[in-house]
Amino acid sequence: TFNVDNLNALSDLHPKPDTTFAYGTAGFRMKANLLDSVIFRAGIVATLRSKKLDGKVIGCMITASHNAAPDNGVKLVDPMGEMLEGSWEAHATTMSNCETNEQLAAYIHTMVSTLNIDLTKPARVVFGRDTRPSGDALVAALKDGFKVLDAESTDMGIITTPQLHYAVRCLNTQGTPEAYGEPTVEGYYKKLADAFKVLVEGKPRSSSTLILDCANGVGAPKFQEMLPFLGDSLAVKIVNDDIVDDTKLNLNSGADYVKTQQRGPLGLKMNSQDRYASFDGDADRLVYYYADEDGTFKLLDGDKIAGLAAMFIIELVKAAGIDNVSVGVVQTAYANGASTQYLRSNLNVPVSCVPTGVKHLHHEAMKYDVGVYFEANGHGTVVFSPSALKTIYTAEESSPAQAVAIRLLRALSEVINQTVGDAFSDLLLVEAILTQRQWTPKIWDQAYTDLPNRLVKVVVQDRSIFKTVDAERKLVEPVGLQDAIDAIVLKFRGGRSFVRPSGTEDVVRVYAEAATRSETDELAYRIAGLVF
Ligand code: NG1
Ligand code: ZN
Repeated sequence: TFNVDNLNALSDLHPKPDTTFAYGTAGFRMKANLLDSVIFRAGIVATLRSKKLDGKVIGCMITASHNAAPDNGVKLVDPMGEMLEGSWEAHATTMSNCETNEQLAAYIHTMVSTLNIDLTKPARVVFGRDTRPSGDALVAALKDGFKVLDAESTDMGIITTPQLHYAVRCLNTQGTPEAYGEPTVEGYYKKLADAFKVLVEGKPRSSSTLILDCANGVGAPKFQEMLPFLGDSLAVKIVNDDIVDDTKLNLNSGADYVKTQQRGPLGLKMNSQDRYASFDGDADRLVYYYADEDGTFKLLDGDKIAGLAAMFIIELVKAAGIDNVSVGVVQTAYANGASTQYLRSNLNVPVSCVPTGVKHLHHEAMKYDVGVYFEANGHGTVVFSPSALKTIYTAEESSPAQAVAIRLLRALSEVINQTVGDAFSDLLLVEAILTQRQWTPKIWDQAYTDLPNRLVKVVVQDRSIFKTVDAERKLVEPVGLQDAIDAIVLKFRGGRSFVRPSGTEDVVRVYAEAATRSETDELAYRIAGLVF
């Protein structure tokens, strides 16, 4: 089934530019005009992965998330909707860097023999893309990649990243006891909306308006498409929904802008009556925010969402009388220190810290019966173990209060996209909790007060010399730098700071926290000075 002439003919249509590629924490991501050969070859990797896994469906998502419009990228999705396994990221990297058709053919042969891939097995792939103008041409390259080893492919068109992850899991679990849902966007809307209606049933709706900034990305048409399924259970006003003028994507709006600038989208007039939320360009990140009475901007980021979700789930587990179900929260070093303190001391919930990248968070969260994980930037979800689901679905109530808690837990496990962080699903989760509690964002915000924090980028000659340990909280190389950092941090009240190389940009990131805004800025400035 592997015809080298066929490979050569197709590969000639997608020549490799003079660039070195790497499949990083966010897949391949760069300027779209460099991606043609990479995406063609990602199609081959997806095909091989499917054949290796006995024809299980593999997903390919063409997106560059919160990056600017001229960028694009591709991520592969494993059968249960999770990120591609680590060892295959390395294969994708190697394949993307083959210089000639001969090298490419040789590497395919190497993979087939070293990984024992049976080429006579079927390959099935499903793919989608965001609204970027480069998407169409890149889809064509991907399809050529599928032709190399005859993968059977399904095009889901323009969809959000989490919708693709959802579809992959549905397709691979259809007809099994783990069936996840209908493998269509309608199936996705119906599953989330039905669960949400159960979660808010009988509770008065908030009189304030939810204003939803879609970063002029795919979240806009897709959330609009979900609204009829939600009926009158949720009132939303969508803003930043221009996907026609492609220069507007993620521009001065969206979750990344709001989180990093610590302000609302440009041009959005905020009032203290309403609540606000922002998606990123592929709708897998979510942040909330509001304006205080005096007009101060208040951010409710991924840490705040994790705290809200953990609080609600812990109380439901207790109320349902299934205390044997363990709940844990997973964060990265970027989590605000006040959030970690709140989780540990107020909620008494175990908190683990892992390196940056949702793959690490997801993996760690699966160690708990119910694992809540969020990056501070708003990317996260909740995962339920099979045994937790079994307990939740077989629990028997001995009081009306217990019955309510069990019903809510079941609906929560349905409204949450357990495959990956999903802005739609996370928004419904937050709205459900606020409605259940009849809370305003301000009440939610009162759980704890964020420590002032600062994140700065430092451009260095060679970021690969920075080596970290302890979930990226300590540097072991360059030797001596950590001691110098520690000596400075000691001088600041409530000071915390760490330095790590970015996995997605050619910079080193410095994070600092301290008791006051000015001390935080000074700490960040002094640490950055050490790195530079
Ligand atoms: P890097 O560039 O490795 O810091 C960034 C984000 C991560 C994650 C990835 C993938 C920060 C500080 N880092 O990683 O949280 O989202 O991009 O998109 O926000
Ligand atoms: Zn994203």
